Amino acid sequence: MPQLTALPDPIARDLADFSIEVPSWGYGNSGTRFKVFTTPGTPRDPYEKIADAAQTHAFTGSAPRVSLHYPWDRVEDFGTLADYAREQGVEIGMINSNTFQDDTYKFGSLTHGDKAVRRQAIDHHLECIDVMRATGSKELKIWLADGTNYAGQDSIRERQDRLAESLSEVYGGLADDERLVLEYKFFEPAFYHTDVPDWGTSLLHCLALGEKAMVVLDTGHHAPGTNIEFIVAQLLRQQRLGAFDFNSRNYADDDLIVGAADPFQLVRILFEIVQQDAHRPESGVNFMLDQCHNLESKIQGQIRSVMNVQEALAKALLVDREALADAQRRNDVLEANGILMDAFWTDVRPALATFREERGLPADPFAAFRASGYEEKVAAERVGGDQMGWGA
Ligand code: LRH
Ligand code: MN
Ligand code: MN
Repeated sequence: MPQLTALPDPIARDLADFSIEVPSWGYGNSGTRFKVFTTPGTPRDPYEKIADAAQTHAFTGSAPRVSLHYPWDRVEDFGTLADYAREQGVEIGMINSNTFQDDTYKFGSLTHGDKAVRRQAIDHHLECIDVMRATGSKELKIWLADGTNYAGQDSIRERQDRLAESLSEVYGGLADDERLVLEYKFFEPAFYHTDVPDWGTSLLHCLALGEKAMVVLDTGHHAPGTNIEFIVAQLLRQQRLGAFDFNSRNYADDDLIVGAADPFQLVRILFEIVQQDAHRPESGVNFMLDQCHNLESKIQGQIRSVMNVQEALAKALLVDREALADAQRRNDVLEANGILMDAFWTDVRPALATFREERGLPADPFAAFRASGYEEKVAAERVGGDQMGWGA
């Protein structure tokens, strides 16, 4: 495999400007419905999750924001939490609403047939906007578990109407410099229909709401075989791609480390991104990780994920786009494909090591963190860490 030892200047600049947001819940224990394995030193509260997330940033230099999930992350004073985050060198990112844990939402939240339940769900989202203001966050992220398990269980059409009405009330609560992003998922926990199953449904609701509403693409939320990079290109074309939830999957919503199951898919996605300049901060696309580390060390998993995204981005930026455009004009199918594959097969790790060293970061953030002693220290200090928030 050809090796690249130094990044060309424009690529280094792009990588230096590129950042990834990490999820608070990625630092807590998680598992499957069969078993949640605990890890020594697991954070016991949102403060400890932020302290761990700050390690990811300290070692990679590229993960300066932490998403919160509310009310999994509930504290008395969110302003104090935001101050603590800043002291640790990070900021609070998106605020994720959560209407999937409360018994009230058994049959839906923003889509529920009962007006009182919808009211409670809308109020929860308005409360999330308060949390945004207390933490300095500008983005509300909505993923709904709403849907049905059996044909005929409820009216699909009426649920869409109720959803549109509820969302417009939430949207009305946003200030001019705030926005909401709406995530879709084709199944789970609902197994017959989901109320926001795909990018088209999310986009239609966003278009009806207004310019401050954007689509979130979670890479694990599509049927097997879906061409995700096509969706990326299409949403960017409409200027409605607000955020990514990066992870990888072999089967369903596996939430494995991004770039682990299919590194080539990640490069293909990022190639669509760079072709529309959406990797630049000005694009407003928030690149986030949404992962669960069930077996592996959580901080190590997050650091590895940031490195995987950086490697894939460097490869996407390496594609010789002039030569590609020329081959495309000539309809030289295999030359065009070969140009993309050349970039994919380039080993950019030595160049990224140099890039990091030039910026005062460890050449290998993963190895440096493992050697730092942080995990041993917190394992001794913290007793009784909880799972993602389900125990809260
Ligand atoms: C749903 C989802 C959504 C939630 C997160 C915990 O599957 O991807 O983003 O907030 O998992
Ligand atoms: Mn997600
Ligand atoms: Mn998911």
